[in-house]
Amino acid sequence: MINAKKAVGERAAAYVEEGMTVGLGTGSTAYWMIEKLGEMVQAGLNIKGLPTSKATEEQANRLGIPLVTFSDVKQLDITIDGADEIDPQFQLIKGGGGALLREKIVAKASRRMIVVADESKLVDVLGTFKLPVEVVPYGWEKTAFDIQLMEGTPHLRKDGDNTYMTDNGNYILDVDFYPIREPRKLSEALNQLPGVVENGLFIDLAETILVGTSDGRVLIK
Ligand code: ABF
Repeated sequence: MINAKKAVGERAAAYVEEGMTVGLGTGSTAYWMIEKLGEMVQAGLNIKGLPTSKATEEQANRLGIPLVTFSDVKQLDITIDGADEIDPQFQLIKGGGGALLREKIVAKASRRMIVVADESKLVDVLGTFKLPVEVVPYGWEKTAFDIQLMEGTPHLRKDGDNTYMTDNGNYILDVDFYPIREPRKLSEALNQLPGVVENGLFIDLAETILVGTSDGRVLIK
């Protein structure tokens, strides 16, 4: 059985060069890129990683990838990360893994962003995947109400019987906005709401998309 996520994640690691500072993405595809980077570091590659989640930090530490924080660097050479949906203009929905805030901070701090995905993530119009919106716990019900007034249908993300909590101590509303025909406009409108910390629309951030196909190929877009 072809593991498209593994093939595309490993292919993306080839974009990482000696001396780079690399944003390390989150999710089941980025996982394979990080595993490959770990092998390359063990073989002598000199890089520094900046993780986008506690889960990725743990994986990088296990692999012996040297890590930095934003107290050490203010710009990265490259970020490699997954996505939940990718439209023809390379606009993304991210955040299914709950890491969208740190992922967007890291992506915006990077000279280039490479997205790794299997072909199921390619869509014509964003929004079939509910848009993750990170909100502060205080007044989240009012924030959800404001999102309803924007024609969204918000669902508070759960973690079993508990409310899901991000690495930053916030909640996530997964919002049905389908079809998202103007993602930039929606992203800007959402971030105007006081209780919204960040949303999962990644606008004009993805420079290159690597797509893993079910027959084992990696398409570069
Ligand atoms: C992460 O990767 C998240 O933003 C996104 O939800 C997740 C999905 O990708 P995968 O299918 O690779 O787990 O960046």
